[in-house]
Amino acid sequence: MRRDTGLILALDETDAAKAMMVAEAVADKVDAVKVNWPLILSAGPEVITRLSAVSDVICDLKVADIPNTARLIVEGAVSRGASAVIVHAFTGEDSMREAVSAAGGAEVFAVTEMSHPGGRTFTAPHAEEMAEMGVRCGVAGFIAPATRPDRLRAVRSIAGRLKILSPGVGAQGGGAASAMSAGADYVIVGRAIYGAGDPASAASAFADELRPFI
Ligand code: NUP
Repeated sequence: MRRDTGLILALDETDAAKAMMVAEAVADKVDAVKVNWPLILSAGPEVITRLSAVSDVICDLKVADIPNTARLIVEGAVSRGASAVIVHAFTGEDSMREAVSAAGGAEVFAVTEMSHPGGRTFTAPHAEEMAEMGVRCGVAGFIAPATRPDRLRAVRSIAGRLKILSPGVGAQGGGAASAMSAGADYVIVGRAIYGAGDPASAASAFADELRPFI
């Protein structure tokens, strides 16, 4: 995945035609487009392939299953054109190793602590352990919260040179610059871009904010 702007679009727009328009409008301002269940369920999994012609695609399927099922899901996403897949870490080392193996040349990112308030309850107390396990399993990097830069910093201290992608910027209250200062390599921004009146200008503004960190 390139790192020209440090910005990843979270494309949770459920109108498939509008989603493609937004992706095309911001393609030169983002390093990747992240797709999640809302768009996949409304547009069908072929949207992954369509988007992959415009940008690198990260499939945020938050895979949380036994190793065999994790393998099947990761293989399905990669075969449709995903460059990366996001998996949950809490499923344990066997599932995570299987996801990494199934991804082949694609990247696997593991969720550590989730960015929403509920993420404090179960994910925060185990975030460091999950990051240590991810390092052992050969993941490409981690998802860590822009909403809590101190916790992002804790994940960075374990991640070493692995990548950190940080959601929670904008609509969830986190800041792009503060996440990068705490150790993120990329910020993930959804509603603050695709929900803006002019998504291309909104993406440009985030790219400007991130430029000193690239
Ligand atoms: O901890 C996480 N927080 C989070 O928001 C892990 C995620 N993968 N996400 C995703 O990032 C979330 O599902 C959504 O697709 C995106 C953030 O979108 P927004 O809050 O910027 O609209």
